[in-house]
Amino acid sequence: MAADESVRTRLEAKARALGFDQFGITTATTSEKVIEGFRQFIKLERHASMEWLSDRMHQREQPQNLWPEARSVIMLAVNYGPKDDPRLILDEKSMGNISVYARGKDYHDIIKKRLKALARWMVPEFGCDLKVFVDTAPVPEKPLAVAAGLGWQGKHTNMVSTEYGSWLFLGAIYTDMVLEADAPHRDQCGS
Ligand code: B12
Repeated sequence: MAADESVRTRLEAKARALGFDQFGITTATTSEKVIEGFRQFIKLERHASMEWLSDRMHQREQPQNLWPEARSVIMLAVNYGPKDDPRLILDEKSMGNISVYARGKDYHDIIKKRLKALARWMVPEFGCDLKVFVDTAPVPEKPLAVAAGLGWQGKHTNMVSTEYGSWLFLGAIYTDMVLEADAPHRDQCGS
Protein backbone atom coordinates (compact mmCIF):
# COMPACT_ATOMS: atom_id res chain seq x y z
CA MET A 1 0.00 0.00 0.00
CA ALA A 2 1.40 3.40 -0.94
CA ALA A 3 1.29 6.04 1.74
CA ASP A 4 0.55 9.71 1.31
CA GLU A 5 0.75 12.65 3.69
CA SER A 6 -2.81 12.18 4.87
CA VAL A 7 -2.13 8.58 5.97
CA ARG A 8 0.74 9.77 8.12
CA THR A 9 -1.27 12.68 9.51
CA ARG A 10 -4.12 10.36 10.47
CA LEU A 11 -1.77 7.80 12.02
CA GLU A 12 0.00 10.41 14.10
CA ALA A 13 -3.24 12.09 15.22
CA LYS A 14 -4.66 8.74 16.33
CA ALA A 15 -1.44 7.81 18.16
CA ARG A 16 -1.38 11.12 20.02
CA ALA A 17 -5.07 10.82 20.90
CA LEU A 18 -4.26 7.43 22.47
CA GLY A 19 -1.64 9.01 24.69
CA PHE A 20 1.63 8.62 22.80
CA ASP A 21 3.90 11.67 23.16
CA GLN A 22 6.19 10.96 20.23
CA PHE A 23 5.60 9.42 16.80
CA GLY A 24 7.95 8.56 13.94
CA ILE A 25 8.28 6.21 11.00
CA THR A 26 11.27 4.24 9.72
CA THR A 27 11.84 1.41 7.27
CA ALA A 28 11.79 -2.21 8.47
CA THR A 29 15.55 -2.49 8.14
CA THR A 30 18.42 -1.52 10.42
CA SER A 31 21.80 -0.18 9.33
CA GLU A 32 25.01 -2.22 9.12
CA LYS A 33 26.36 -0.02 11.94
CA VAL A 34 23.57 -1.07 14.30
CA ILE A 35 23.94 -4.76 13.39
CA GLU A 36 27.72 -4.64 13.76
CA GLY A 37 27.47 -2.80 17.10
CA PHE A 38 25.01 -5.36 18.44
CA ARG A 39 27.19 -8.31 17.32
CA GLN A 40 30.21 -6.71 18.95
CA PHE A 41 28.24 -6.15 22.19
CA ILE A 42 27.32 -9.86 22.31
CA LYS A 43 30.82 -11.00 21.30
CA LEU A 44 32.29 -8.99 24.17
CA GLU A 45 29.65 -10.57 26.46
CA ARG A 46 28.31 -7.18 27.53
CA HIS A 47 24.91 -8.86 27.89
CA ALA A 48 26.27 -10.72 30.94
CA SER A 49 23.66 -13.29 32.01
CA MET A 50 20.91 -11.91 29.72
CA GLU A 51 21.16 -14.92 27.40
CA TRP A 52 17.86 -13.99 25.82
CA LEU A 53 19.71 -11.13 24.06
CA SER A 54 22.02 -13.56 22.26
CA ASP A 55 19.48 -16.37 21.80
CA ARG A 56 17.48 -14.63 19.07
CA MET A 57 20.19 -12.28 17.76
CA HIS A 58 19.24 -12.76 14.13
CA GLN A 59 15.68 -11.61 14.80
CA ARG A 60 16.72 -8.74 17.09
CA GLU A 61 19.17 -7.32 14.56
CA GLN A 62 16.71 -6.68 11.81
CA PRO A 63 12.87 -6.27 11.81
CA GLN A 64 12.48 -8.33 8.63
CA ASN A 65 14.32 -11.25 10.25
CA LEU A 66 11.56 -11.40 12.85
CA TRP A 67 8.70 -10.80 10.42
CA PRO A 68 9.60 -10.90 6.69
CA GLU A 69 6.38 -9.10 5.66
CA ALA A 70 7.38 -5.97 7.62
CA ARG A 71 7.92 -2.92 5.40
CA SER A 72 7.71 0.00 7.82
CA VAL A 73 8.11 0.51 11.54
CA ILE A 74 6.08 3.04 13.51
CA MET A 75 7.95 4.07 16.65
CA LEU A 76 6.09 5.56 19.58
CA ALA A 77 7.18 6.97 22.90
CA VAL A 78 5.46 7.81 26.17
CA ASN A 79 7.04 10.23 28.61
CA TYR A 80 7.16 8.90 32.18
CA GLY A 81 8.56 12.02 33.81
CA PRO A 82 6.78 12.79 37.11
CA LYS A 83 4.98 16.09 37.81
CA ASP A 84 7.26 16.96 40.73
CA ASP A 85 11.03 16.97 40.94
CA PRO A 86 11.92 13.39 42.00
CA ARG A 87 15.26 14.51 43.40
CA LEU A 88 13.63 16.29 46.36
CA ILE A 89 13.25 12.96 48.18
CA LEU A 90 17.02 12.47 48.11
CA ASP A 91 17.29 14.78 51.14
CA GLU A 92 15.03 12.46 53.16
CA LYS A 93 17.71 10.05 54.31
CA SER A 94 15.26 7.88 56.27
CA MET A 95 13.15 7.09 53.17
CA GLY A 96 13.73 4.69 50.33
CA ASN A 97 13.56 6.07 46.79
CA ILE A 98 11.94 4.24 43.90
CA SER A 99 13.09 4.80 40.33
CA VAL A 100 10.55 7.03 38.56
CA TYR A 101 10.13 4.44 35.82
CA ALA A 102 8.76 1.97 38.39
CA ARG A 103 6.39 4.28 40.26
CA GLY A 104 3.34 4.00 38.05
CA LYS A 105 1.51 0.95 36.77
CA ASP A 106 3.60 -1.59 34.83
CA TYR A 107 4.51 0.18 31.58
CA HIS A 108 4.29 -3.04 29.60
CA ASP A 109 0.54 -3.18 30.30
CA ILE A 110 -0.09 0.51 29.65
CA ILE A 111 1.86 0.75 26.40
CA LYS A 112 0.68 -2.64 25.08
CA LYS A 113 -2.92 -1.52 25.61
CA ARG A 114 -2.33 1.71 23.65
CA LEU A 115 -0.46 -0.12 20.88
CA LYS A 116 -3.28 -2.62 20.56
CA ALA A 117 -5.87 0.18 20.41
CA LEU A 118 -3.89 1.81 17.58
CA ALA A 119 -3.57 -1.57 15.84
CA ARG A 120 -7.30 -2.30 16.12
CA TRP A 121 -7.96 1.03 14.40
CA MET A 122 -5.24 0.64 11.73
CA VAL A 123 -6.16 -2.83 10.42
CA PRO A 124 -9.66 -1.96 9.10
CA GLU A 125 -8.70 1.65 8.32
CA PHE A 126 -5.80 0.77 6.01
CA GLY A 127 -6.36 -2.94 5.31
CA CYS A 128 -2.88 -3.65 6.64
CA ASP A 129 -1.24 -6.39 8.65
CA LEU A 130 0.89 -5.55 11.68
CA LYS A 131 2.51 -6.65 14.93
CA VAL A 132 2.92 -4.62 18.11
CA PHE A 133 5.85 -4.76 20.53
CA VAL A 134 6.92 -3.26 23.81
CA ASP A 135 10.16 -4.33 25.41
CA THR A 136 9.93 -8.11 25.54
CA ALA A 137 10.24 -9.20 21.88
CA PRO A 138 13.55 -9.37 19.96
CA VAL A 139 13.15 -5.83 18.58
CA PRO A 140 15.97 -3.22 18.48
CA GLU A 141 13.76 -0.50 19.95
CA LYS A 142 16.38 2.16 20.66
CA PRO A 143 18.06 2.15 17.21
CA LEU A 144 14.63 2.04 15.53
CA ALA A 145 13.48 5.05 17.56
CA VAL A 146 16.61 6.94 16.50
CA ALA A 147 16.05 5.97 12.86
CA ALA A 148 12.44 7.18 13.12
CA GLY A 149 13.69 10.59 14.28
CA LEU A 150 12.45 10.44 17.90
CA GLY A 151 15.85 11.20 19.43
CA TRP A 152 19.39 9.90 19.75
CA GLN A 153 21.16 7.32 21.92
CA GLY A 154 22.76 9.02 24.89
CA LYS A 155 25.83 8.03 26.88
CA HIS A 156 23.57 5.88 29.06
CA THR A 157 22.57 4.12 25.79
CA ASN A 158 18.88 5.04 26.13
CA MET A 159 17.10 7.20 23.62
CA VAL A 160 17.00 10.87 24.54
CA SER A 161 14.68 13.41 22.95
CA THR A 162 15.07 17.17 22.89
CA GLU A 163 11.50 17.55 24.12
CA TYR A 164 11.32 14.96 26.93
CA GLY A 165 14.86 13.96 27.85
CA SER A 166 15.36 10.22 28.38
CA TRP A 167 12.35 9.39 30.55
CA LEU A 168 10.55 7.76 27.69
CA PHE A 169 9.14 4.29 27.20
CA LEU A 170 9.22 3.00 23.65
CA GLY A 171 6.74 0.93 21.68
CA ALA A 172 6.94 -0.39 18.09
CA ILE A 173 4.51 -1.37 15.38
CA TYR A 174 5.83 -3.44 12.49
CA THR A 175 3.51 -3.14 9.50
CA ASP A 176 3.33 -4.32 5.89
CA MET A 177 2.31 -0.77 4.86
CA VAL A 178 4.89 1.10 2.80
CA LEU A 179 5.12 4.43 4.60
CA GLU A 180 7.39 7.35 3.95
CA ALA A 181 10.19 7.24 6.53
CA ASP A 182 11.23 10.17 8.71
CA ALA A 183 14.83 11.35 8.78
CA PRO A 184 16.94 9.82 11.57
CA HIS A 185 17.78 12.04 14.53
CA ARG A 186 21.33 13.38 14.75
CA ASP A 187 23.53 12.51 17.71
CA GLN A 188 23.59 15.46 20.10
CA CYS A 189 25.92 13.99 22.72
CA GLY A 190 29.24 14.44 21.02
CA SER A 191 32.34 12.43 21.71
C1 B12 B 1 18.24 -5.44 27.75
C2 B12 B 1 17.52 -4.22 28.27
C3 B12 B 1 17.95 -3.69 29.47
C4 B12 B 1 19.15 -4.22 30.22
C5 B12 B 1 20.45 -3.75 29.49
C6 B12 B 1 20.43 -2.28 29.10
C7 B12 B 1 21.03 -1.94 27.75
N1 B12 B 1 21.90 -0.96 27.76
O1 B12 B 1 20.73 -2.51 26.72
C8 B12 B 1 18.96 -3.63 31.63
C9 B12 B 1 18.23 -4.65 32.47
C10 B12 B 1 20.24 -3.21 32.36
C11 B12 B 1 18.04 -2.46 31.32
C12 B12 B 1 17.92 -1.37 32.15
C13 B12 B 1 17.13 -0.27 31.86
N2 B12 B 1 16.21 -0.18 30.90
CO1 B12 B 1 16.00 -1.53 29.50
N3 B12 B 1 15.77 -2.63 27.97
C14 B12 B 1 16.46 -3.64 27.52
C15 B12 B 1 15.85 -4.11 26.17
C16 B12 B 1 14.93 -5.29 26.47
C17 B12 B 1 16.87 -4.48 25.09
C18 B12 B 1 17.98 -3.45 24.88
C19 B12 B 1 19.06 -3.98 23.96
O2 B12 B 1 18.77 -4.44 22.88
N4 B12 B 1 20.31 -3.94 24.41
C20 B12 B 1 21.40 -4.48 23.63
C21 B12 B 1 22.52 -3.48 23.41
C22 B12 B 1 23.32 -4.01 22.23
O3 B12 B 1 22.01 -2.21 23.08
P1 B12 B 1 22.67 -0.86 23.58
O4 B12 B 1 22.79 -0.82 25.06
O5 B12 B 1 21.87 0.22 22.94
O6 B12 B 1 24.16 -0.84 23.03
C23 B12 B 1 24.46 -0.61 21.69
C24 B12 B 1 24.58 0.83 21.30
O7 B12 B 1 23.88 1.66 22.20
C25 B12 B 1 26.04 1.09 21.32
N5 B12 B 1 26.42 1.71 22.58
C26 B12 B 1 26.76 1.13 23.70
N6 B12 B 1 27.13 2.03 24.57
C27 B12 B 1 26.99 3.22 23.97
C28 B12 B 1 27.25 4.51 24.43
C29 B12 B 1 27.02 5.58 23.55
C30 B12 B 1 27.35 6.96 23.99
C31 B12 B 1 26.51 5.35 22.24
C32 B12 B 1 26.21 6.47 21.30
C33 B12 B 1 26.25 4.05 21.83
C34 B12 B 1 26.52 3.02 22.68
O8 B12 B 1 26.70 -0.10 21.18
C35 B12 B 1 25.84 -1.15 21.46
C36 B12 B 1 25.89 -2.08 20.33
O9 B12 B 1 25.22 -1.55 19.21
C37 B12 B 1 15.05 -2.82 25.73
C38 B12 B 1 13.76 -3.10 24.95
C39 B12 B 1 14.05 -3.49 23.51
N7 B12 B 1 13.40 -4.53 23.05
O10 B12 B 1 14.83 -2.84 22.84
C40 B12 B 1 14.75 -2.13 27.07
C41 B12 B 1 14.83 -0.61 27.12
C42 B12 B 1 16.11 -0.20 26.42
N8 B12 B 1 14.96 -0.31 28.54
C43 B12 B 1 14.40 0.79 28.89
C44 B12 B 1 14.48 1.38 30.18
C45 B12 B 1 13.48 2.47 30.49
C46 B12 B 1 15.44 0.96 31.09
C47 B12 B 1 15.83 1.61 32.41
C48 B12 B 1 15.87 3.15 32.38
C49 B12 B 1 14.89 1.14 33.53
C50 B12 B 1 15.38 1.55 34.93
N9 B12 B 1 15.07 2.73 35.39
O11 B12 B 1 16.03 0.79 35.55
C51 B12 B 1 17.23 1.01 32.64
C52 B12 B 1 18.32 1.89 31.97
C53 B12 B 1 19.69 1.33 32.10
C54 B12 B 1 20.61 1.77 30.97
N10 B12 B 1 21.31 2.88 31.13
O12 B12 B 1 20.65 1.15 29.93
C55 B12 B 1 13.69 1.45 27.73
C56 B12 B 1 14.52 2.64 27.24
C57 B12 B 1 13.69 3.73 26.60
C58 B12 B 1 14.60 4.77 26.00
N11 B12 B 1 14.30 6.01 26.29
O13 B12 B 1 15.53 4.46 25.31
C59 B12 B 1 13.58 0.25 26.70
C60 B12 B 1 13.66 0.64 25.22
C61 B12 B 1 12.27 -0.46 27.02
C62 B12 B 1 11.05 0.27 26.49
N12 B12 B 1 10.25 -0.40 25.69
O14 B12 B 1 10.79 1.41 26.79
N13 B12 B 1 17.39 -2.63 30.14
